[in-house]
Amino acid sequence: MRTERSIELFARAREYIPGGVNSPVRAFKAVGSNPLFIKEGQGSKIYDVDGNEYIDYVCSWGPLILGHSHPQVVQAICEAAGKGSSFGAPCEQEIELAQMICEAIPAVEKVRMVNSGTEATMSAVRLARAFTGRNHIVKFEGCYHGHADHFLIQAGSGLLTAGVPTSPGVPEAFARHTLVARYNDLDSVQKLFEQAPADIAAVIVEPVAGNMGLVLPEPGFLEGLRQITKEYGSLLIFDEVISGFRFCFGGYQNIVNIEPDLTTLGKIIGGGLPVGAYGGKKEIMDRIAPEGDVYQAGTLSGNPLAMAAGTASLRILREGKFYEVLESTAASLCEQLEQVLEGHDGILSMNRMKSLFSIFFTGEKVRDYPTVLQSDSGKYARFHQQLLQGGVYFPPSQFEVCFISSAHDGQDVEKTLKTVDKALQQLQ
Ligand code: HOZ
Repeated sequence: MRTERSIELFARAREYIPGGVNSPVRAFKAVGSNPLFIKEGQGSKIYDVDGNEYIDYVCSWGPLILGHSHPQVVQAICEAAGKGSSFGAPCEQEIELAQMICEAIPAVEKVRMVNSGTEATMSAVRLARAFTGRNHIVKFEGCYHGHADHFLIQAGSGLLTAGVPTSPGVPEAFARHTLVARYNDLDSVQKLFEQAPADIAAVIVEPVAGNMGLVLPEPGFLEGLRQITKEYGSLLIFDEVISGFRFCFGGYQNIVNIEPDLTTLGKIIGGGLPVGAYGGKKEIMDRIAPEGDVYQAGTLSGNPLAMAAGTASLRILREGKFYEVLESTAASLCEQLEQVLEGHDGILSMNRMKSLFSIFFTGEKVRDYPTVLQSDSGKYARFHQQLLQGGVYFPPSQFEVCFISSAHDGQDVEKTLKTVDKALQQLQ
C-alpha cells in the first residue's frame, strides 16, 4: 500500500495545524502510524489521496448512517446552498427538523439546535444547573461528552487514547463540580448522592457508551439512574449524540422506555454537516433565552444547510424498514465476525449493539472502564495496520467504535471478514 501523498500532506499540515489535525484521534497516534488523508467517500467506501480504497467503519464517527454522499442528502444540501448558507435569522427548515425530533422522541417536547455535540452537552448542563439551582454534575469514567471544561475529567475518546485523566486548562474549581462514577455500577452513583444529596444538578450518561470502545448498559443500570435522580431531585441527561437515531427512529431511550429530563443529540441529525441539539420537557426548555433566563446562542445555529441535510437523512430513516435492513447487515457481519474471533485463541472479545461494535484484545467481558483498559492497545494498533493493508478502515484507536451504514453490503461483509481473519493470523 502506497501512502506517500498522505505522508507529504501530514508533514505540511503539521506546519500550520497543531498536530496536523483538527481533532486528535484522527492523527493515528494511538495506532502509531501516519493518518490517511481522505479525498472522497462514496457509499461504504473512502478513497485516500494515494488512490487506496477502504471499506469505512468510521463513517465520520457516526453521522453517516446512510454512507458517504447519499444522493438525496447531497441534493438537499446543494438545493439549500443555492439559496444561501446562513442567515442568522429564523428559517422554516429549523422547524421541520425540530418537529421531526420532537415527534420521534417523546421526552423531547422542545429542542434547541446548536452546531456540535459539545455545544449540546455543555448547554444542557448549564440548563440543568440553572433549573435545579445546584452546581455538581455526575459523569461516568470513560464516557465522553465533548470537550467543554466540566467533561474533561476521566473522559473517553481522545483523552482515553492519550491517557490524560484531566486536561490541563480545566480550572480546579470547575473540576471540583464534576463527580465521577463507574459505568454499570449504581452503587458508585448512590454513594455520590449520599455524600452530596442536595448539590447534584444532573447525571449525564451515554446510554450506550461509545467513547471507550463500545460498552453496553447492563439491565437495570439506566432504570436505576432514573430512579436515583428522581429521588434526589436531580436531572437525568441522556447524551444520545452517538445513539440518537442510530438504533431506531428516535433515541436509545425509546428502546428502553426511559424518559430522561434532557437529551443531547448530534451526528446523525445533521446528515454529515456540523450540528448538535438539546431538548427536553417544555418546563425545563422554556428556561432558555429568549423565553427564559439561561443564555445560549450561536451565529450558525439552525443554518439551512445542516437543517436540510438532517431533514433529508431523517426522512430516509423514517421510511419503510430502514432499521431492519441495517440490522440484518450488521447481524450478518457481527455474527460471522464473532466466529472469526473465536478461532483466534480466546484473547479477543466483541461488544455489539445493532450497527455499532468494538473488538477488544482481551478475553475478559468488557463492561466498564477498568475492563476496557485490559484490552491490549498495542495489539489493536498492529491489527489496525493490517486491516488498512487489506482495505478495511477501522477507528484508529481501541477506544472508539465501529459504525455500520446502510451502504455496507454483502460484498463488504465478505471482504471485511476475510481481512479481519488474515489480520489476526498475521498478529500471531
Ligand atoms: N471525538 C470524536 C470521536 N469519539 C471525533 C474524533 C474525530 O473527529 O477525529
